[in-house]
Amino acid sequence: MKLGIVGLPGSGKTVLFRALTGGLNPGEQRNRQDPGLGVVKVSDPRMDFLTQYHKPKKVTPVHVEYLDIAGLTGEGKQGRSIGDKLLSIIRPLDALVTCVRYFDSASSGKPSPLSDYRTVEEEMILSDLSIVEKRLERVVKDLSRGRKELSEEFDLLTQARDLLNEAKPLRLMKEVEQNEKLRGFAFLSAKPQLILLNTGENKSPEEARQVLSEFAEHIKDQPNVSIDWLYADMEAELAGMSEEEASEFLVDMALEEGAKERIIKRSFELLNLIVFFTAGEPEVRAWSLVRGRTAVKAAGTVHSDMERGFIRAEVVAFDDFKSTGSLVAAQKAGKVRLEGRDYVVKDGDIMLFRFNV
Ligand SMILES: Nc1nc2c(ncn2[C@@H]2O[C@H](COP(=O)(O)OP(=O)(O)O)[C@@H](O)[C@H]2O)c(=O)[nH]1
Ligand SMILES: [Mg+2]
Repeated sequence: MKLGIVGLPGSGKTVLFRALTGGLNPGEQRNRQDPGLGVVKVSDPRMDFLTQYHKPKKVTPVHVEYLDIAGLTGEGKQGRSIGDKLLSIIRPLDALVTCVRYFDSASSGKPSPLSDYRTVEEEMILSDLSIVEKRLERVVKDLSRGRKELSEEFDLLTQARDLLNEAKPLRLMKEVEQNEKLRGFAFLSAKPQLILLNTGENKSPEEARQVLSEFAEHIKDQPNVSIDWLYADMEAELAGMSEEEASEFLVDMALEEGAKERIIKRSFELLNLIVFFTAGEPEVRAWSLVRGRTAVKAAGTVHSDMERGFIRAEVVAFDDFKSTGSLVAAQKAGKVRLEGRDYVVKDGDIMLFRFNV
């Protein structure tokens, strides 16, 4: 899962990035223009249990990659669209984390979160609009030369353009996700998005929640958007501590857990992802999969050969495995099932794929 942190300059993206990842990966060369990359292992108590049980040579949790992406200017209003370089970085991402300032800043003064968010949104809308218009021009030309097969795309693009011209994001148009002809554009205003309110230490949780309710009103009709808040500065400090220091710090601050785990969880929900496991003595590994996908697709995430030569999957739910205490006991209790290619994988399934290539 690849998430890009975007937002206005000075909104606290880099601080948020440190809060979520602990900072850049060691040894990474960094060109000022390039986004910082941080990889986070998703902790999961179920993995701990499986590791205890199998004592594997290797343990591989699900990874989340965060990119710290500078480059949005907030100058969408002046008609400036997002540059090609930035677009090429943002396009392939699974989702965006939009960082919004809710702390007083020396350079920008008092925060105005919703209006800042709208500025970012506007810049994305403009960027999509310029892509739609360019493509429309081409399509109109080709239509006039008799390429009738383009008429559906023409209708869709026209609809998209009208929506964008009303300053509305493309995630409001369901065809963008559903129709082959539009999906390929990877429009920014259609990307799943987690809005994070970066809250100053002198603001109370109630104040943060009040602002979030204004956001909730603004995004209420939009699918694939969720909102949350955190004290990014404090969380960044937390991320730099040893485990011991961190737990003391949490107690001092009367917090239960860092925001990192919560934000990962939210991202999973936003992207509609579940986790399944493959487990044995060589490796215990967690995999993410879009909810609703079948066993044969799960096999494909592990290895393309497994998808191609799929025969069946042996499946046991993690909870059944844990409560029976061993694979043999689970088998005896009839909890290990043989499933075919169309079986819909559930969160927590432990899977063994039989395949033949
Ligand atoms: N008080 C406070 N200051 C913050 C917070 N997050 C960022 N800042 C400050 O805001 C400035 C810009 O932060 P930075 O992460 O570099 O912003 P970026 O341009 O979006 O990457 C820095 O001086 C930070 O120390 C926060 O949560 N609370
Ligand atoms: Mg920065």
